[in-house]
Amino acid sequence: MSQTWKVGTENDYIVRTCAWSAPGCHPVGCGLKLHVVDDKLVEVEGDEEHPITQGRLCVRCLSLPEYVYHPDRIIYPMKRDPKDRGKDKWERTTWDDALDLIVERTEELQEKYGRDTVLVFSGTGRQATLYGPAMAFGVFRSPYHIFAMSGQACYGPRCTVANFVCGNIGYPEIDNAACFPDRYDNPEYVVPECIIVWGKDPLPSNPDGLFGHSLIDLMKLGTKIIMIDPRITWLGSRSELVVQIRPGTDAAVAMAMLNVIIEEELYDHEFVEKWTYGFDALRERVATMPPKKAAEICWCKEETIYKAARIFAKAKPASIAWGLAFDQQLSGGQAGHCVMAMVAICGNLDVPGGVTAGVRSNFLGKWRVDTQINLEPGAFENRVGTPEFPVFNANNFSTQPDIILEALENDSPKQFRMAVFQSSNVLAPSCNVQPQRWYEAFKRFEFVVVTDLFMNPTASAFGDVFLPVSTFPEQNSVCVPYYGSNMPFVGAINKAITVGECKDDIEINIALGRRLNPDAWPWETGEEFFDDQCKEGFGISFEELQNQVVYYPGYTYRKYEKGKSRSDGRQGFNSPTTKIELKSSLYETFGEDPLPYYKECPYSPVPEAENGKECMEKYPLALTTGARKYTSFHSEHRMIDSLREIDPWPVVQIHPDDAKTYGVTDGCWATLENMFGKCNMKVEVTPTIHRGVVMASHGWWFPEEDKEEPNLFGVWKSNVNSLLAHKYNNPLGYGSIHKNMCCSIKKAESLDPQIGVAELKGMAIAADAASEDFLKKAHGLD
Ligand SMILES: Nc1nc2c(c(=O)[nH]1)N[C@H]1C(S)=C(S)[C@@H](COP(=O)(O)OP(=O)(O)OC[C@H]3O[C@@H](n4cnc5c(=O)[nH]c(N)nc54)[C@H](O)[C@@H]3O)O[C@H]1N2
Ligand SMILES: Nc1nc2c(c(=O)[nH]1)N[C@H]1C(S)=C(S)[C@@H](COP(=O)(O)OP(=O)(O)OC[C@H]3O[C@@H](n4cnc5c(=O)[nH]c(N)nc54)[C@H](O)[C@@H]3O)O[C@H]1N2
Ligand SMILES: [Mo]
Repeated sequence: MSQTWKVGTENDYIVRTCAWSAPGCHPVGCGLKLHVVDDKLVEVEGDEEHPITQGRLCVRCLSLPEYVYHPDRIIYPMKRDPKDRGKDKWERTTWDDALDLIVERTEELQEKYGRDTVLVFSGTGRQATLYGPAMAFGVFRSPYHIFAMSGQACYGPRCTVANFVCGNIGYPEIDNAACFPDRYDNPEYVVPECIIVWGKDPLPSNPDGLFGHSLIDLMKLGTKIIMIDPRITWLGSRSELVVQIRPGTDAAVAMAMLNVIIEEELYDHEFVEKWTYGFDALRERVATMPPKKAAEICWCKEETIYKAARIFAKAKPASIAWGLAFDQQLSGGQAGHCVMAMVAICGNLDVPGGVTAGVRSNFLGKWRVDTQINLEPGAFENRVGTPEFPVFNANNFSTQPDIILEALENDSPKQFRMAVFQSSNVLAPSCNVQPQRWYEAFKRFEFVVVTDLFMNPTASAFGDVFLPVSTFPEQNSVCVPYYGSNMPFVGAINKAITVGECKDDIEINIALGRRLNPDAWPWETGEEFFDDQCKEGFGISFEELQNQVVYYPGYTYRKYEKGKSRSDGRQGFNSPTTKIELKSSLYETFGEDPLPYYKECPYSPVPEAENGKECMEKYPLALTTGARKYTSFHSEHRMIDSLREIDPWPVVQIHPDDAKTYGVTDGCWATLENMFGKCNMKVEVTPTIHRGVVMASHGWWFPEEDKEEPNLFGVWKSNVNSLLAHKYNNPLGYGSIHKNMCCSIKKAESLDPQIGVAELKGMAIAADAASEDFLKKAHGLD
């Protein structure tokens, strides 16, 4: 087969490829043309032939050469004597030596403590999201893969809600015609009249597989946007309507919107009759949340709720893009339940221009499950956290992280002695909350492997071996939107260059797997692995995928009418009742209310909250965190000068009226504080944020600062996750309060909040006691 993705001469060519990681991004598969001269990436352009992105790219891809060739990038394996942890005493080594060392130490520790001495930590969305569990199960034969974010509060909670309410349908997303090569021109496609963009800002975030700019395409074709957000973003300022709410109150606004839609008979009666279960119970429940009550809770106008509900329900088709805010607030699961109900009862599920429901295939899926064969019988089922959160552990490759943290802290069980960080900079204010607790807990590890691209706070504090990871221009690989749970298309990642001795995640898995557990790793190269997977998943070779650059598995609308939603081939949905479960027939079994409700977070600065009095007196601002910026992916890109020039510092956004009240001005330093911690950021005064609310950046550390202990690149200075708390999970084990907290703000002199890890740890212990109490009360756990 001739190669069509690479054109030019031997020393000067252009490679057509799709983006993924590294550097970090979600699997959106943006199309790129990489111009290479003498094996050097000289220019990155958008690929105008790519059907989804059509030549458009964000700044992170445009600045790739700066990232790829950054002088601080680590491009050879490194090792350090464990006694020198926290010091800059790394020495370069060879792959053979590094792998031998890992094998030797693994065998020694597993001999002493058992196979499950090894914990593999992965972060979000990068290729390691797919290969991390296989690293744990298939390479080290340990059942412990961890995504160290409280309540796995990203994507997983939304998938779980969708699975319970709609019956295992994969990740529901707006239909932006991504499944058709001719996109919006396809005769089957209908442009949505309205899209609610809810707790999501897809232009900067492009989350999970959604090319956010397709909202602009749709707006040009006539789609009206409604945003539900505490801030008026760029997209919000161009929307039909913004429902500006207090963070964490989405379930109240969602129940009230359902109330309007049902009371005013704006729903699709035929769909409700034929395909839903529990409609009357839902009607009764949402009647308890009239728009007037919701408006008081949410700090918005009653009329705005009516207006949003009516525009959405009358539009045909209409869609909802639900975002991270649903995963990171106390009643987020309930808000999500309402969203699925709104989509369904208005007849917008799995219809053209509505909300798509999963296209899946055997690509990677079967193999990922099969890697569990390498575990001892019962090891997976008996993981730490299963008694507390059986639903979570049964439904995830990863183990419930809040319970893992406690196991590490309490030294119970005792065996966890080795860690592998494969795409997770846990100490930076990314993956976890209360990073100082994780920091203390990680001291127990006798051996730590890091696979990453730059030295970061986590690696500097704990790494013993550092394996250098390649960027996607250095790889032959595959990009799967939504990690395979809703694949409108699949993208080829085609190799353009080689840098140092870097390997991608699957190559590292193979290299280690072939030494530690060869039976599970018959492939010698990534290409061989992907060839098998492409054949199994799509019936084409990897080479064919590479040539096509973008491959379409095909999409069928209204699968529930055609017997294509259920595994048994019957009509309906994959739920116990075969219907959309507006009242969940399973939730009650797991200690969850079968119907949506709104519960106030104990740390809201409102009188109804459990600690409302203290919050209103001392920490009167509602705190949300982490709204995405174009210039970084979580803790990444802080060392990229051209990006840092655009966003040089962590910022806290505040309304001008509040700025005046609390004596802060635009551009000054300020300290954010609450009962759990404090941090410093620069103030951005903006009328686009709701009064009484502040939004603080996440993921900040300072590559320009001293990397050694105790400074660790200044990781404790601007760490907003110190102000958040663990264990605000729902009874299923999901969810957190990253976007549902309180704080105070006061002017500061500099970036440095004059706080050390010991003081932060003290505050975190107080937070732990409080959340322990919450968990017991909320779920009857003891
Ligand atoms: N306060 C607050 N905190 C948040 C959030 C928030 O909204 N507010 N958002 C949360 C969310 S949704 C998430 S998902 C987490 C994310 O948290 P993480 O995914 O843990 O993100 P990072 O801390 O950036 O760590 C990722 C590391 O992986 C490396 N890396 C990048 N690409 C690759 C790759 O392809 N392979 C390997 N092996 N390594 C790679 C990077 O260099 C980086 O050091 O953060 C959470 N933290
Ligand atoms: N550039 C860039 N892109 C990214 C990432 C990144 O770090 N950088 N991270 C990736 C990851 S892991 C994820 S999970 C996605 C997340 O991407 P999104 O789902 O878009 O989430 P966010 O950017 O956290 O927040 C989106 C919006 O929610 C609003 N918001 C905050 N609190 C609330 C609330 O309580 N209710 C409502 N309704 N809205 C609220 C914020 O103001 C913001 O405008 O982005 C991914 N894409
Ligand atoms: Mo995420």
